[in-house]
Amino acid sequence: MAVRPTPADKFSFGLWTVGWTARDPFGDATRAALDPVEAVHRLAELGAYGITFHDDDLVPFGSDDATRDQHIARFRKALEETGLVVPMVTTNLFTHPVFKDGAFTSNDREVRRYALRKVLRNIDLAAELGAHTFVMWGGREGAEYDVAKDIRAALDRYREAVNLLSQYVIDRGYNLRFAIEPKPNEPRGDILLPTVGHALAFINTLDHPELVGLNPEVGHEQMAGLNYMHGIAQALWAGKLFHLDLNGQRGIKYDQDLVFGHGDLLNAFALVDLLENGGPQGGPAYDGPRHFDYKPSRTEDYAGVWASAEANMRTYLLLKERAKAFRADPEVQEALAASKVTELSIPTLGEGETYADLLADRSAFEEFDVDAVAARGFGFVRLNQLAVEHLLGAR
Ligand code: GLT
Ligand code: MN
Ligand code: MN
Repeated sequence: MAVRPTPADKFSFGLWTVGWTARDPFGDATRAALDPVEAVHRLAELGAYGITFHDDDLVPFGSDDATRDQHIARFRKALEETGLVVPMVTTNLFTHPVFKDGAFTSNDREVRRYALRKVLRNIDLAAELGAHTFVMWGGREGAEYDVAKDIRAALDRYREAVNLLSQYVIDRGYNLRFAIEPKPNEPRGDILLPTVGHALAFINTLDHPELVGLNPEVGHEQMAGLNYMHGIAQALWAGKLFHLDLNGQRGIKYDQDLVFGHGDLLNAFALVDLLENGGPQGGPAYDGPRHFDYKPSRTEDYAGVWASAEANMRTYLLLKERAKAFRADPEVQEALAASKVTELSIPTLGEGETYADLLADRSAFEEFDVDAVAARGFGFVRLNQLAVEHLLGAR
């Protein structure tokens, strides 16, 4: 099937994804470093529309101002040549040993102040390059030992940091919103704000909750044994899906960062169906970047890296096409109705009906035939099999 990604599909990639040299805790790099300028050109050729980065992906940590300007200028030139945009920027608050006990929540106050300065400088760069989303992944904000971190104080400091950064964005007049990326563990034994739900609860306590949303990653929710599609649905429901990290994960284990769809393919199908067809009129429920945060496996050379980048986009487009066919199938529509999936959208009480009316409705209780209703099947398995058959191209 002819599947060609185009910029209209809004696919974006982190510079740290295709640029990962494949060093892991057990082995050295298997690939040479990738020039960010080459990454821009290759991704543009493959049909991507955006590229994202950490400050240190673009400008090596510790560079002086003149060197920093040179790196940024080269990158900008590549963006202009290709038309690629920078929809999102993020800060590396995890690689340097100074962040070994976290950044915003390090027990060491000097580290916390340094971390804020590093982020403030990067926010200026994000605004300069036209990014509208600023991701905060707090991979080092956590602990290995329960007695070594005061969790309530850590959450106070996390909130203090996000409030300060929000105020900065407001005062500078930047058109930029923050997106918190949850993860349950790795590299820390336990990370703060481990899931979508924890992060949503945290956001509600901020000074400017409207400026802060989520960047949920497929593998991170699945590492916690959770259903990613459900997490995305709740983020959408809360108006907090500011960005997302697509990839693949196989079960509760280390963070695999596989190609999108190379993990739980059926959940990826439901996810794409939600994003593309779950809007009010059956259109897209999300119009932001379809951002891939994956790692080309350590076994791959650069030909394999570019093939894997393409694989993410092809899988997304194939799932989008399959989800469209699923929705258009009259038998699926009939099965959705038979399973009462559509009935769930009808409010439980009628318009203007009160609990007094419900109490007066004998058919709802006194005359309700519990046994007859309990005996009815929902037909969910048939519905799911229809999804599987569409996914397999059998329908
Ligand atoms: C790191 C992490 C990702 C985050 C990136 C943003 S950095 O690679 O594993 O999930 O999205 O900081
Ligand atoms: Mn990950
Ligand atoms: Mn991520």
